[in-house]
Amino acid sequence: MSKIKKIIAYEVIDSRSFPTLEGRLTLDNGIEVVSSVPSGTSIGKYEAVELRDGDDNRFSGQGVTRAAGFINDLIGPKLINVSPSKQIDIDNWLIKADGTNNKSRLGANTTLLISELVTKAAAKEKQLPLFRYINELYHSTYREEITIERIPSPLFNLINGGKHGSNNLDIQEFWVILSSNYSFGKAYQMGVELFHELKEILNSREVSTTVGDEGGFSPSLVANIDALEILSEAIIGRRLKLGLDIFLGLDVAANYFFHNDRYQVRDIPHPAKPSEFIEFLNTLVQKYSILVLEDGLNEDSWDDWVKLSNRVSKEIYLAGDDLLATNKEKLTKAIKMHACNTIIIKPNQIGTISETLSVINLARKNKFNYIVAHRSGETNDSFIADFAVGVQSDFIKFGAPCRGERVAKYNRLWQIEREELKI
Ligand code: 2PG
Ligand code: MG
Repeated sequence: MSKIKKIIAYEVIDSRSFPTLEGRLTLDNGIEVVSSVPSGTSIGKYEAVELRDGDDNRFSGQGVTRAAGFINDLIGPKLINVSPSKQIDIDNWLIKADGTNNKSRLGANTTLLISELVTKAAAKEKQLPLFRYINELYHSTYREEITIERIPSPLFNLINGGKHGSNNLDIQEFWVILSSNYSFGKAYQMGVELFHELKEILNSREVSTTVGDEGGFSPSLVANIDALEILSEAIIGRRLKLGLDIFLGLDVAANYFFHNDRYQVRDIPHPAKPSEFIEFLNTLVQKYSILVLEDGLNEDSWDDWVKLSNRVSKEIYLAGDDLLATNKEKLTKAIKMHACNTIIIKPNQIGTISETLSVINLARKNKFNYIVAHRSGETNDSFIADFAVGVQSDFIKFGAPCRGERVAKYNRLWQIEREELKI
């Protein structure tokens, strides 16, 4: 196995026009890999933290030169002559070097960049497609085989609200979810056709068709429910049957309209008590064939999550994102309390690939569903697409089939299906 010869890191600009970290790792046999890390906008308070410069004279404090400096001056030189096949050892060393429980010393952006570069370099050295190497890494670490048989079903985020749109919708993401009976290629085609159908409907209503951070439209509407109505109309327009061929889903991102123990949304004329908001969510689930419901409630309201979980159908995927923060302790609590049945997996919420795989292992052991997700701030890096295939997540969430940084992931999935899985 070749050894690491050099690692360098530098700033690039992400899809939201903020700096993020990119790096290049070179092996002594000449193999080179490049990776960059994503960044969130609606960030849960239990996520591992990103290291930003805080220097107001550059990029309004958002620069990442300190993080790059850690890699160029401290971490990179220490990894020279180490084999990239030592993923777990390298990640453990990073965790120890950071020494905090939320990566606040080195930054989760710093540690994840190294971790991803190491994964990519080992895959390339072994001449394996990245998703196969990740699959093998999981197998060799946990002695459990995950059979690669499909591309995970996409959650296409066709309408962006909350922190991701400059519109008036409280709910952050409105998804269409094609039945898993469709191949990825077919679902992708249908998702794109729905995107254009929706654009025509919005045009005919003379509302904005500009897109938000994740590539979905971000119109201002009377209420959140109107977004679900318009999506239903687009579905009828494409002659699809809601609840049969296609389902809807939401990332409510409820933290952002939760104040003083009340939920404030346009659909309810007063700040709603948790019990009332749970009823509202349950009505949406039933009326609009919601299959996946993410962050329906605040990230600290565990008892209300249990109530929501008891209220909605057991068939739906009740997903914790800000609630669980790709964190083993949080997931253990959710399993014990039956607070939800699905975890959103984002490597940068925890900071290394090994820790992300160990959260997935805990989920699998407990028959807990998992959804691999991007962040609202992305580059054209498609690491996360290979990662999702390698661990065979239940769904993937990479935004709308629009904007370069989103379609980079979807196009990679399409390529894997066509060339590797030959579906
Ligand atoms: C979310 C994510 C990704 P952000 O809330 O699930 O869609 O948003 O990356 O802004 O946290
Ligand atoms: Mg979320």
